[in-house]
Amino acid sequence: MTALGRRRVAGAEGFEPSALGFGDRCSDQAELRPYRPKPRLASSGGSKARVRMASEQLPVLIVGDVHGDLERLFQALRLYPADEWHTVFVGDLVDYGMFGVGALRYARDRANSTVVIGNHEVAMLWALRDPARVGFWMSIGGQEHDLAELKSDAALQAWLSERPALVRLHDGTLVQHCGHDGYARWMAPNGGDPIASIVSRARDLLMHGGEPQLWDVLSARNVFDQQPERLQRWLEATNSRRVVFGHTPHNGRTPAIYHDGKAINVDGVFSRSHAKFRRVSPIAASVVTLDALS
Ligand SMILES: [Mn+2]
Repeated sequence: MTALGRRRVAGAEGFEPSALGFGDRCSDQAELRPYRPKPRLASSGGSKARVRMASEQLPVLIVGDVHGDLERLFQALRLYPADEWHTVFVGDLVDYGMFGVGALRYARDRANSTVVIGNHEVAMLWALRDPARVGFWMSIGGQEHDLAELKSDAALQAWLSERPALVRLHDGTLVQHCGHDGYARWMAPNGGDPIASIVSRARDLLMHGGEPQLWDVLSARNVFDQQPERLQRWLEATNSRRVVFGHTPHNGRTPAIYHDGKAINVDGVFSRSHAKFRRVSPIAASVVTLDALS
């Protein structure tokens, strides 16, 4: 038997790929090239002439807490091609549903996407670093097989640890996981960019064993719906015009809008595995364009 023959899959004897014109799809080829889809645009001279728009020039799509419901995420995003939208995830892609790591990988690999960190990502990373935390994490919906996936994927761990705690979009909208101002403790005391200092401090905690403090801040309950003065102070402190967050289910059919649109909750219990999921949890309660909120 030749070396080539030994590599053949059982049952494929006699199959001659080159004869069928499948040449470069065959793993017998010495050099493998990554698959690249052909550009869909017929006009403007093909892919080279096509100018890729920077994320910040694209209209924004906000996605609330996904919680492992990858199937529903695909359904929700079908109307929003990745190359036409800047997709901003408010965090909590993992737990409850079976495909938390799948949702993370999808959000990471989707073009023009931004993911902010949620308390469930923090709990998962904490469980990854400290086995004593696994029980707690599973008690809030953590899926063991997801932890095994994350454990075996160093690149995904690194990516997840670098996610920002919040982002401010081009139009002055702040996006963060929680509807409260607990992030303020990470603001540099002597001026500087408030957003940059919060992101930098939270990232530092995430990368260097600071999960207890991150958990304290990110697991606290939302307050902006009830406390307009506190909301106003937070918007001023972060030079933002409004804040979009998830974290606590709002129970409406569309995002909950408070205080003349200055605070918006997009946690519409998207995941069918969430304990609070019910028939009044349409996709539109969690997935919304920024324009629709203006
Ligand atoms: Mn959540």
